[in-house]
Amino acid sequence: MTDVAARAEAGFRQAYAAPPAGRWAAPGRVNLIGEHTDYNDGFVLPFALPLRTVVAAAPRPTEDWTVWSELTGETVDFDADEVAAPGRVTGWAAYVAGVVWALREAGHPVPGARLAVASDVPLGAGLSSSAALEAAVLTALVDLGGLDLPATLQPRLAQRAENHYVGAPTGIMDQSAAIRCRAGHALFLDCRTEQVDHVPFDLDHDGLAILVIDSRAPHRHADGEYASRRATCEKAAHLLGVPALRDVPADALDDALARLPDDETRRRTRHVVTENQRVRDSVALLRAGEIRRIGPLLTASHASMRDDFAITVAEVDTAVDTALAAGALGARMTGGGFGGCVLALVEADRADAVGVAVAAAYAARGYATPTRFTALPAAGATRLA
Ligand code: GAF
Repeated sequence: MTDVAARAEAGFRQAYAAPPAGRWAAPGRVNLIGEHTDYNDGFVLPFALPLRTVVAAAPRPTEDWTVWSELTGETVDFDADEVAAPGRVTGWAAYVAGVVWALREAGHPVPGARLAVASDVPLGAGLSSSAALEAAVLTALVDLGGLDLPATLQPRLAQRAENHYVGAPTGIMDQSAAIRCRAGHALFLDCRTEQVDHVPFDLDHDGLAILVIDSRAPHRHADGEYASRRATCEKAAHLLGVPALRDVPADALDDALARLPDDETRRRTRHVVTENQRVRDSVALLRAGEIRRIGPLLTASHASMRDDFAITVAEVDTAVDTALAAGALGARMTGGGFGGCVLALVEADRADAVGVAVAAAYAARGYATPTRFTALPAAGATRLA
């Protein structure tokens, strides 16, 4: 298949019989560690994938927006009335309309535009295809309109689009990764202050690889389960008298757990508090150049998601267990859960063998054949030349 930027441009020319003014790209992401910590004001460590969503776009003189999607072959139109309040534009175009809505709501003079979208980020795999779309559209509109909106403020705006226009109660991680990641680095993000630290993550140099395996497990009730995990965490913070679970230090965990009323709330709390600590420990190891030593933290994160946060499914557990048995240094589910992808830290020359072992385990259990790729940390959203 041709390059994604060429496809977006060709789609634009076909849909609008004119060339675009430019092309803007934003990546999908994997989260190295720090799951369900973002909406608890905690810490995350994602990195951007080389897989990107590209928007080809051109301004127009009126407050109208038209967007074509390669995926559906559809063109959707909306005007200022339809983005005056959430809910009028639905389906995939809601991510685009949501960005226009959020920009306008924040007082930015958004230019009308024609847009064409193409993407290499797989949908529904937990690789943040929605944040990639939001970030690519946002970057394009900010650039086309010459809007005064620095990259540091863009993730919050894209998150508002997703939370309030699309209606998904996500945290700030995915939009931050899509916008603020740097090539060759993982993004250590404090989700309360939005301070970032770009932590060098030079896998090649150490002869290592991150193998990403798409479990292809159907997302079972993922939206409702995500919202219920979030609600339980907020309830736990309230019962503990802190603004968010981020405020429970790891060394005060036992005291905190003793004050919570039921096993489920205690388990959810334990995941978040220990996961925040694992993120910090991982960052310390990466800074010390000890990439291999994060392996056990990745695996511990998976156990915590499986046993305490209860967000894994049989397919992802099988992928993790098989990858570890085949020699991975560490492995975990990445993303919101209930399906999606697993990442494994492997010696680069073992990546294929680990992938083959997981595929064999899936075949033996009658699961859908998993897809896989290795990923090096790529850059965040940008205008393409
Ligand atoms: C999804 C959400 F969009 C993120 O905000 C984050 O909560 C993640 O699940 C879990 O870590 O990707």
